[in-house]
Amino acid sequence: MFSKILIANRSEVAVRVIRACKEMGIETVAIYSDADADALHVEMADESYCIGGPLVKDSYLNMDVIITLAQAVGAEAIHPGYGMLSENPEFARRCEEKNITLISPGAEVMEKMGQKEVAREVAKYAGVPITPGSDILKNDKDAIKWAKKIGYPVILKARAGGGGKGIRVVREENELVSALEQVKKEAKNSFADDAVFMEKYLENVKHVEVQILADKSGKVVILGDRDCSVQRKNQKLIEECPAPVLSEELRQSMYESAKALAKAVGYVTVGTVEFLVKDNAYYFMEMNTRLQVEHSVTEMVCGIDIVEWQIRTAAGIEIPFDQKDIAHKKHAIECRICAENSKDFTPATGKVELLHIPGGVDVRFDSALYQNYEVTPFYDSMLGKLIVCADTRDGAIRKMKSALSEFVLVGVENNREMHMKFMENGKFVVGNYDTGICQKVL
Ligand code: MV4
Repeated sequence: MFSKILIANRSEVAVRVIRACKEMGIETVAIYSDADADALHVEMADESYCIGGPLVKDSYLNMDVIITLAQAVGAEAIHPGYGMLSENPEFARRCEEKNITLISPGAEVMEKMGQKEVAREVAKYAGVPITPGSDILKNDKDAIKWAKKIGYPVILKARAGGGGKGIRVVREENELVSALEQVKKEAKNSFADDAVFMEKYLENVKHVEVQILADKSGKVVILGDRDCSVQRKNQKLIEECPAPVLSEELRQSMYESAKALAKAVGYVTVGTVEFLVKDNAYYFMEMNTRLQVEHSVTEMVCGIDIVEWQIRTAAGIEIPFDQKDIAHKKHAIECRICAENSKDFTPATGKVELLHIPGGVDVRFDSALYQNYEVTPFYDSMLGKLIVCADTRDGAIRKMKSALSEFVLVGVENNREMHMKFMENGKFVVGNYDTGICQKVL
C-alpha cells in the first residue's frame, strides 16, 4: 500500500479523499492555489503546498509543478479527484514516466475512453449496444450523407467532448452545416481537437450509469446503478441509486454490458459506464475513467467505500468480496448544493455567515464548507452534496425533505429551495422521469 498520496484537487472531493487516506493510515499532501489558502483540504492534509495563482491553469492543472512536488515530498501516488486532471491521459503518462501511480485505470484506457468514437468502437466490439452513428465526419457533404442514412434528428458530438461542450442536436438538413461548423469551432477551442461525429438523437431519454470496480486480476464487481437524469445545462443536480422504474431484465443486461466493456479494455480501479435508456432499451453513451461526484449514493446503498477501494485496486490489491456480497436493497438520493442565484442560476459568491449541517441516521453531507469560509468566483459552484439513504425510495424522499428543511446556509445564495421543489414534484416522486424533467419543474 502507498504510504503517502498527493491529492491533485480541491473542495469536497479533496476532503473526501483525505478522509479515506486518514482512515487507511496513508499520509496526505494537499496542493492549493493563492485563492484557496483558507480551504478546508489545506487544513486537513498532513502537508500542504501553494503551487500557483487562482486560475486552474496556474495551479490545479499545472502538471509539471504537481509531478515535481509529488517527487519532492515522496508521494508514491497522486489522486486526481474528479474534473481537473482526472481524465487527462497526458498527465497519466507523465506520472507513469516518473514512476508515480496516478490513481486511475492508466493512460492507455483513459486515452481510448476519452475519444468518444474509439469508446464506441470498443463498446461495439464488446457486444454493448450503441446508437446508430457515423465515423468522424470528413466534410459538410459527408455529414449530409451520414445524416440522411441515420435519419433526423441527429446529434453532433465532438470526439474529445465532455462536460456538455461540443454537442448539438440537429433536427433538419438545413441546420446541419452551420451546426457542424459551430461544434467544430467549440471543440477546437475547448479540446484542441475539432473531430466530430454524429449519432441518431434519442429524445426523452434517461441517463443511467453503472458503477464498476475492477482489480488487476481481471475481477469486475458491479456496484449498482444510478439515475442522473435530473440535469440542467449539462450539470447534474440530483442523482439516485438505484435508478427507479428499470425492469430487472434491462438492469441485468446493462450490468453485463458494463462488465464486458470493463473486461474488453482491461479496466482497473473504479469507473462508470454511462447509458441512455429509452423505453425498454439502453445504449452506451460514454465511460468515465474517474471517481464521480455522485459516487456517494452508491456507497450508501452498497456499503462499500468506493474511494478506499479505488486506492487499494490502484495499489494492485485484489478485491476480496464478490458480487453476491454487494448490498442493493436500500435507496439513496443526492442533492448537489450549489452557490447560485435562485433566479437566473448564475454562480454566487460570499462568506458563510451561518452553517447548520443536517444530521440523523443515513444523512450525509460531503463538503468543504465551514463557518466564515469565503466562496470565491474562481471554481465550480458546487459547495457540497447532501445525501440520504432509506429502505425505500419514498422513505429516501421523505428523509431528503427533512434534511433539506434542517439545512441552513446563510451568506451564500444556494439552491436548497430548488431541491425542495423537486422532492415535492409529482413527476420526480413517481420516479419515471427523464432528462426533460428540469424544463418541467423549474
Ligand atoms: C445523447 C442524447 C440522446 N441521443 N446522444 C451526450 C453528452 C452527455 N453529457 C449528454 N449527451 C447526450 N447524448 C444521443 N444519441 C442525449 C444526451 C443528453 C443531453 C443532450 C443535450 C442536452 C442535455 C442532455 C442531458 C442528458 C443527456
